[in-house]
Amino acid sequence: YANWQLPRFYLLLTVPKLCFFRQRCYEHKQYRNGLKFCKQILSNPKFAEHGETLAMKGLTLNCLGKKEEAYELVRRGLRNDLRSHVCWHVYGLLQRSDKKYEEAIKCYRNALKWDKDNLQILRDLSLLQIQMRDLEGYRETRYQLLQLRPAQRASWIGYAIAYHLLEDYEMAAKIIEEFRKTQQMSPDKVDYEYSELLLYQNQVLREAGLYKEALEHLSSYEKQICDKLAVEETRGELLLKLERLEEATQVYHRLQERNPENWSYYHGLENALKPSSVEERHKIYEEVWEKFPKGLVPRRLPLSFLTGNSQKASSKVAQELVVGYETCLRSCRMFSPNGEKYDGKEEPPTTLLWVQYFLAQHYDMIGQQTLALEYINAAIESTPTLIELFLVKAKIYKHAGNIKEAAQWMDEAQALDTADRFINSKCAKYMLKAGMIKEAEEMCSKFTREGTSAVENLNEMQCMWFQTECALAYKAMNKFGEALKKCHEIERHFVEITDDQFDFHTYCMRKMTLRSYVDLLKLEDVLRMHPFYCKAATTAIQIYLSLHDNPQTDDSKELQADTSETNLSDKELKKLRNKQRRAQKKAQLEEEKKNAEKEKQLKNQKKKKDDDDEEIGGPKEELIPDKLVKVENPLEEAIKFLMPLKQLVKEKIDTHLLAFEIYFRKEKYLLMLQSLKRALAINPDHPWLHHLVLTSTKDLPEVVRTVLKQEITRLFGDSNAKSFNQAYLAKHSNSIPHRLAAAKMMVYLDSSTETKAAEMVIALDEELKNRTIKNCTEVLECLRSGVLGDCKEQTESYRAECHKLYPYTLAFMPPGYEESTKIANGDVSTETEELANEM
Ligand SMILES: *[C@@H]1O[C@H](CO)[C@@H](O)[C@H](O)[C@H]1NC(C)=O
Ligand SMILES: *[C@@H]1O[C@H](CO)[C@@H](O)[C@H](O)[C@H]1NC(C)=O
Ligand SMILES: *[C@@H]1O[C@H](CO)[C@@H](O)[C@H](O)[C@H]1NC(C)=O
Ligand SMILES: CC(=O)N[C@H]1CO[C@H](CO)[C@@H](O)[C@@H]1O
Repeated sequence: YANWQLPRFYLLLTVPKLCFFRQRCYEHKQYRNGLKFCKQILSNPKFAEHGETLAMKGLTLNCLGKKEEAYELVRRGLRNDLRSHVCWHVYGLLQRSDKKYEEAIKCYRNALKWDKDNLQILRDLSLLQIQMRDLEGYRETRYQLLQLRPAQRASWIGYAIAYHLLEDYEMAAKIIEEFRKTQQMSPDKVDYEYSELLLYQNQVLREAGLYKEALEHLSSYEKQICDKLAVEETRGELLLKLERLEEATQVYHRLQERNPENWSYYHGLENALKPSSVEERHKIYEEVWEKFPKGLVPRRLPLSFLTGNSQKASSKVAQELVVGYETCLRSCRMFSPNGEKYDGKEEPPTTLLWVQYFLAQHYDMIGQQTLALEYINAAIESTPTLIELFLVKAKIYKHAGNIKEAAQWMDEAQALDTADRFINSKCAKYMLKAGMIKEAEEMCSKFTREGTSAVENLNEMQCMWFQTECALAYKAMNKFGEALKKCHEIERHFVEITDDQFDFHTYCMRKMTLRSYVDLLKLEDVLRMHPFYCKAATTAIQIYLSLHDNPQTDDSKELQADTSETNLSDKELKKLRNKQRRAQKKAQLEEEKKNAEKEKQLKNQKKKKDDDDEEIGGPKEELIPDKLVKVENPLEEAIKFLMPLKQLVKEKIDTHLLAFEIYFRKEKYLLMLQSLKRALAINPDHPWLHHLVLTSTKDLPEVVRTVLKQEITRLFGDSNAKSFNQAYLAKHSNSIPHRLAAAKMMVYLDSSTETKAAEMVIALDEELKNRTIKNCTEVLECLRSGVLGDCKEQTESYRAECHKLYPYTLAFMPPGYEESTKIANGDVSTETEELANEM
């Protein structure tokens, strides 16, 4: 069910939210009462402008969902009483509920000026500081809280955590120790929270690199720690670090007895025993296997390092063995001819079935789809009701480059058990990859809540695999607005996950789940490293780049139709375009006005609904595809998506290549050079990069061009574009994507080389590296696009050659085989080509 693992991983931990909600229902009445009192006071002419009362009234109204009124009242109250900590505090609370954390922090600070020891304000401030990762500020505030309330547990813990997060581990450990000493615990009493405190302290010691102390600490308090498994695992880890290998061996043996199926214990054991040969290494596993004859892991793990007698790869050995089984099972229902070796026992028919199932997956894995299909079809023939078989068949077709057929087989699998949610999700995913969005939505609707549309419900559930695939599917169909909507929805989930952190600052500290709390904070810090974010961001950036290059307007399609019919000169065309652009801008403004009006109404309606909702902060702006696609400044939007990648996904070259594309268009040359340098540092030979380096140098200001040239000369010892390209080609003449990049460049630099370039890219020899469906598809698309000149014949013969190599791949099917051959595949590639055409 991995597909349905929702990011609401903390659902269980959000129990306090539910209590909070119940409390609010109760509080609702209190709000009304509170409001009554405020009104009474304010109706007295003497106090009509009483600042704190006005502020309180505003706060109460905010809780009842009347945000605008609330702001007005609170601001008025504050103006009337600028020296009141209450007014400042209330203003801060208001901003906080609006998620304007920076503003709220300022308000709290002002409040503290007038009442510096106010505990409530200090606590609220500390929460905001940790949320915003103002760690220095957090430490300061926690220090004040500790001074004011030294007897409280939270004071100590908070102060220690501040040091921990600032990576002053020793100080953190010291503070925890001071606090621990004040806890009167009898050594036999088991107290869960004390146990967690001890484990947290141990973690801090380990992070400080104080392994010896950590081990001693563990031994002294072992009895009082409830999580026995954590104790044992930590001990193993520490003993390894301290090179006390014999003791570590014993620990890992004990752990294996607890659970012989955990891989990490075998790695621990290997690190402790340090086997010097493959035989010795194997012996470790054999011994465990003898002890646990049913254990799978001790049998499975050695397969990855053992070789056959003849040094063959283990997968080859397995293949020969299992193919032999299959032949024998079919002929005599035994594993070997005449049953020698296996006591002549006859196997049940299902044995043959699972052997074929295994072989189908094996051949699929090594790229031999024809064989894979043979085995899976044989299996399906014997047992046409087994879902797993259809699942594998679908997978084989997907890997073979035919997603349409794959989706059909997945649908078949799904039809065999419509109550199976896993298959249902798989099927939806395949449909999306095949561009069947409507069908996918219908498929999902079998499991989503009734009463709302499937798409809405999936968004509510933060079901990001669905949204990612949707975005890609829409993008492939050039429905950029719809695709952007999905990308933004995903981005909003990440914002929400960051915001949801807020509840845990108090909750975890109260419950003493400190290890998990610190883990959570660290996770949130790198949240946008998650593949879901990376994919959404990459997709969005690519779309924004293309929107920058070809702004989408209402009548851009008409314009194309117009100009293709009438033969206009360039000048006339330009004139016409400008005129249309102006008219369109006007229309757009009017449209926006109308939309704003509508939105306001919608907002008001929604606000009423949201009154009883948990969501504070007000409704978010609705995502409207048509509006998204007519974005005013696509590059700014692209940069918003880029920033987290630049910060968190530095090691991937794609990040810097995307950055380059954006900054190049924005004419931010320093940043462009920076991206280029970073990309070069990761892989100077990347085909896309090669392309960028050469094409982008053309229209640059002299200064930048000089620097760029220097950079290239420094790296490649040459800055003449032609010889640079020659050298590049010579270096990578055995790789298809590199040949393609070099060929494009050749033509770009000298259009008379078209024929030669086309000859160069159509090579398909077996020795060539990176001969994959994806890369060959890209070559074919490039030939078709005309970048390499007019080469219809070569294109067709290349397609036919590819079809021989990859007989199932849609992209290589003969002309007329199917209308739409452009599926999911090459979406990125077409764009790079477009780019090449542009420049
Ligand atoms: C195996 O042990 C490691 C810790 O050493 C733990 O993180 C992991 O979850 C365990 N895996 C299983 C399957 O129990
Ligand atoms: C445009 O020009 C082409 C040849 O250049 C000609 O065949 C065609 O009839 C022209 N179309 C119109 C609408 O003038
Ligand atoms: C070419 O194939 C390789 C696999 O060998 C793949 O990693 C790469 O993304 C492909 N390149 C392109 C441009 O599709
Ligand atoms: C761009 C690309 O796909 N490069 C790969 C080509 O193949 C070699 C190995 O055969 C890989 O190491 C490259 O990453």
